[in-house]
Amino acid sequence: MTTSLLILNGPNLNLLGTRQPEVYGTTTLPMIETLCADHAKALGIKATFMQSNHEGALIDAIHAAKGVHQGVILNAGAYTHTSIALMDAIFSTELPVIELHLSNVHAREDFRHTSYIAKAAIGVICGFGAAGYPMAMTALRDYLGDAP
Ligand code: CA2
Repeated sequence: MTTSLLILNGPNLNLLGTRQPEVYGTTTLPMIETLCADHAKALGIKATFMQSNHEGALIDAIHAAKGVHQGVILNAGAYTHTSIALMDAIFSTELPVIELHLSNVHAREDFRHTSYIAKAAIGVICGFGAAGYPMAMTALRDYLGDAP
C-alpha cells in the first residue's frame, strides 16, 4: 500500500507570503503545496494538502484522516498554543502526527513556547521555513517504516 500523508495547515497560513516576510518568509501556501507534491513524488508517497481557518474543520480533518492516511503533518498556526480540542483529536485518532512551524516558535514570544499539539505529536520541526514541510514528510515516511 502506498503511504499517504495529510498535510494540514491552520489559521492565517493562507496569507503566507503577503505580510511579515521577516518572520514567515516570502513563500506562499500554494508554493508550499507544490513543494510538498514534488517531494511526495520523489518519495513515492501520496500527500493531501489542506488549510482551514476554523478549529472545528481542522478537528474534522484529523478525525477523517483515520483509515485514509497513515500520518499527519500539522501546522496548527496559533491553535498550537491554545487548542486542547486539537490535541484530543490527535490522541483520539492514534495517528502519528508531526507538529510543524515555519518560524522557530521557541525564539519568539513566551505564549508561543506552549504547545498542546506537541503533547500528542511524535515530534516537532520548527524554524526552517517552507523547507520544514519536505523535512517532516521524509521524517514521517521514515517513521512509518517505508524507507527504501
Ligand atoms: O511559524 C509557524 O508556522 C506558526 O505556526 C505560524 C502561526 C503562529 O501563530 C505560530 O505561533 C507559528 C501564524 C501564522 C500566521 O501567518 C501569517 C501569514 C501572513 C501574515 C501574517 C501571518
